[in-house]
Amino acid sequence: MKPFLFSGIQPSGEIHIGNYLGAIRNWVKLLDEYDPLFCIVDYHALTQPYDRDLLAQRTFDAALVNIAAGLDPERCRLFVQSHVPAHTELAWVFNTVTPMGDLSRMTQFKEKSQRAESESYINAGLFTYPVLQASDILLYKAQAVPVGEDQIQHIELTREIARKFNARYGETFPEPKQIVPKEGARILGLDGKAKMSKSLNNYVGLLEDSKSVWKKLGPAVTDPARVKRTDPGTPEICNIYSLHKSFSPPEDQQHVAEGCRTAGIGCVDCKKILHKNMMGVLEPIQEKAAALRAQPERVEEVLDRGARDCADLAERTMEEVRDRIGLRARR
Ligand code: AQP
Repeated sequence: MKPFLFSGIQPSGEIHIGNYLGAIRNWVKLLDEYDPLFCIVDYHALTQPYDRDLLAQRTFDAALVNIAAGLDPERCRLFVQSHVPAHTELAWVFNTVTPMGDLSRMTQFKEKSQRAESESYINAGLFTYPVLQASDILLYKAQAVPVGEDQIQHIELTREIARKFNARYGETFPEPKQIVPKEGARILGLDGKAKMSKSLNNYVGLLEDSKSVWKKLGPAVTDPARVKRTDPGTPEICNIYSLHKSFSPPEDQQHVAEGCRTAGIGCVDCKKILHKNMMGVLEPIQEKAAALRAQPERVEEVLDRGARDCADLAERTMEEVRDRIGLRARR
């Protein structure tokens, strides 16, 4: 039997190239090495302001995009978090072993609460988000969690929660390792300021068409030293060059790096090459997404099967947990 691998994605907006490079592309590479479980984490998406009328559709779209981007449903299980209620059940138990101090050190909580529009947006769910995430992973005793760089701290806390539970109640959970890609683990937004995020509107969506992508790449931040076409630049500090490293073949990377350093090409030329290579990756995903959109029942079937299988797996762990923590069994 292969060990379980778990990872999740929030239906909090359009899936973007940061999610693809930092997570989904890596998930696809790991499909055969593990028994993979992928989850659309809709309860997590409630922790930030969201449009109630869009959530169900966004959950479906997230599943569709992930399948189109390479999550072959024959080689993994894909399901919606709220379809397996044991996720929130185990999270409650983990709340009781997780120190508040550990949660208050989480960078994501600090960043998201700093940019909250008002105090009332900083809810307890945002604070305990990593506890629910630990529950997502440990419910399946997953041993591997492929994530982008921003999630490393949460996986460290997941291991800490597993240790805390095991120390109090006896050896129950393994300590999962994170798998972070060498390239693309932290994609910066097109504003060049913060991590590319669904909620920051600094992203390129996986399903955006060529025209819309070009409209976004046009004003995207480059090396500030290149004010005029004739100013030489430093590719290593340019966000567009870092995207070339994820989308362009080595010869194009070399060409744009040299052209930048010598002012042989301008930023617009460099962006045109990136645009072509990016669309070369996005268009096949978009074609598969369009085909799936025409057969929504295929996506529904995948999600149903995933929820059924995962509910069974989850119940096995919950029976063990309830017994370990001393709950009275129902007659
Ligand atoms: N910019 C990024 N670069 C590399 N990896 C990233 N991931 C997210 N942004 C980047 C990785 O994508 C997976 C799914 O992320 P998520 O949707 O669950 O959570 P998130 O990090 O909160 O995503 P966003 O886009 O930033 O959403 P919002 O704006 O809603 O908070 C994770 O493995 C993550 O590491």
